[in-house]
Amino acid sequence: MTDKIDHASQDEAPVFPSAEFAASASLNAEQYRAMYERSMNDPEGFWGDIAQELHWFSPWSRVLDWQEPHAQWFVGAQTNIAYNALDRNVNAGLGNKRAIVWEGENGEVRTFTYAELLEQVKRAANVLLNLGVVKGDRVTLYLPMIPEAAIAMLACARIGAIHSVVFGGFSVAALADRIQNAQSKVLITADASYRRGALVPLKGKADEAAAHAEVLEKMLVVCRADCNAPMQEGRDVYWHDALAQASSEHTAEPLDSEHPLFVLYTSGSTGKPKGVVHSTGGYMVGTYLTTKTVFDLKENDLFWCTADVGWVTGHSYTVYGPLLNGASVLMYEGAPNHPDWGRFWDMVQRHRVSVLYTAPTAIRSFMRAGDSFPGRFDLSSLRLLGSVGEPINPEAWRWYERVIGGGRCPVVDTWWQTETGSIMLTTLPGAFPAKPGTAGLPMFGVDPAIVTREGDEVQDGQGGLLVIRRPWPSMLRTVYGDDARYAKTYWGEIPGVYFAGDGARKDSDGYITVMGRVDDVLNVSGHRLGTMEIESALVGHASVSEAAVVGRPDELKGEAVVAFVLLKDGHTVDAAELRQHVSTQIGALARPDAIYVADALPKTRSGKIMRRFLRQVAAGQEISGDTSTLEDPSVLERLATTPAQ
Ligand code: 6R9
Repeated sequence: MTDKIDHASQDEAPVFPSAEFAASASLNAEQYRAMYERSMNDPEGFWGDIAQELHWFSPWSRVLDWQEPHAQWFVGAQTNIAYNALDRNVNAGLGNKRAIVWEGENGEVRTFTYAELLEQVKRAANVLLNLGVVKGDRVTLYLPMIPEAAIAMLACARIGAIHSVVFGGFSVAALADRIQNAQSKVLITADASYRRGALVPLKGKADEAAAHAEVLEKMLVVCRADCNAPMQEGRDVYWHDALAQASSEHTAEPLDSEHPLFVLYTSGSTGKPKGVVHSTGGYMVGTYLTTKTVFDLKENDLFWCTADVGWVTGHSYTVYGPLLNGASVLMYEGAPNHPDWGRFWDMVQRHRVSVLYTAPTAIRSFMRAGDSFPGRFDLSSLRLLGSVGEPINPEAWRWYERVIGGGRCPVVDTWWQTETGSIMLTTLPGAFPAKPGTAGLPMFGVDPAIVTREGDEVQDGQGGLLVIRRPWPSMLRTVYGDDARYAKTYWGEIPGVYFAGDGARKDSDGYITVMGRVDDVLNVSGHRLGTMEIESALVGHASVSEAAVVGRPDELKGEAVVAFVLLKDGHTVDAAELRQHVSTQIGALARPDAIYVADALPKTRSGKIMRRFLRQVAAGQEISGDTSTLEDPSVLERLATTPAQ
């Protein structure tokens, strides 16, 4: 098994929720157990009952139709997730409740009630229809964290268009690839966005991408900054003009439960990023239930999930999950350290945030910046904290609990993936003690196991591969345009089960600790990157003939990107230029921290790069382990031990 599994940490002492929190929690341990058991013994009854809490235009004939690897949930039923998130809540009397409170990096604040958000979404739906978008069409979004991102997603969902959100930090090339792959005729972007006080010219990047994406016909441009971006006659339309002119009347389209809701590109161990496809009904039920139970939502909560809508966490827990629950969400545009590391805590104080959901990489940065930043603010509104995106180290967990939560707030570590759509493992707050560094117990309907490559369950306490043994409502349905890849990657690796790509172990209480990827996927600051993607970007540079990319443990980012490159004859390298090249090809998040120049890479006789050794070099360790399978063991001695400048 990989080194990640061998180095699993020891169990941490459990941390119990306060009596006060437990007393008001909506689920206790007994209730969880009863619900979980029913979700295992009578999944169709369980999920049918949960789904009834939402609105369906017509009923299902069966809750689940499972023909591995394809699941259909709520078969034949019709619904609409935007209707459930907005109209249903307005009809229930929440029209005047705050849906989105948004803060720009420059301090601007905008608030939308449920009624106001609904009106915006209806207008935006009409704008899309006027642009010729029909049910099933893909629409790409390349937007900053502004309310229009949520409005655009919900507008797509309302008419049955499939949104594909591309993170604003991705490069022109990455954006163009995703537009082409999804065959989107419409792109929604903004003139610019604020990041650390500077303007990021999104429209300029969108224009360049459009030049490489023939399929694109129209661009809707939100005015976030100065509205000064050049507009192309006949192609570009300003969002605010179009919305002002559009009708505010629109009836949500009844959609088949299995109608695709969105495509979201994510990295895998091979090939280009894959478009993970989620469906309407199952995703809706999964995000609804997990938001409600994991975050123990209360009527007056202000829920702040700090993830960008460009990632799945932003989809499920900034937009869909909380709005389906009629909650008020806070959305923030900018960097966590602008103007300084006190920004989040200032916002928690000013907006009275009660539930905060963020990533370990951010927590470690705050920890390094020092206790004095949170110390300056009143954080007493917080009652629950969450963590997602990568394993959280116990030290960061404890700091989060003590300094941010004041020792009062449970911390829920949540394991899940773009593919799973919603939270899969966590310890429900109030019901169970948490163990720092351990995601915890399965959510309802989730049937996990830790197995060997052959699919045999390992003993408690031993490392293995995390698999899920039965379908769940919010699971991905396919890989866009490549169902064979879906079948092979997720249900074909280990017979009969969903393979998550993570290494994990389970303790005798049933708590699962997820240690990290066992495939060639890196997790840099909570963001997934395929080593192969970075390698192909590097070999795309004129001076590089071969490249191998590995992760190096990093105190702040979790993992840092380290590249080993072989140069073409007669070429020298400028590490800064190679870094910039990767940044231009993929995005700044993929930029290697260190680049080593080598004259050969350690390979097996069959030509497979032995990354284990490269990881050791990257981490500054002595090379150790069995070298007998190497084609030429002397390569190891010749590997540079200091990176290129
Ligand atoms: C939601 C999200 C998924 C990968 C996943 C795993 C890692 C996420 C984690 C965690 C340990 C947690 N991961 N949450 N590892 N503990 N609580 O992050 O989706 O971007 O697709 O990443 O992130 O390795 O496989 P995504």
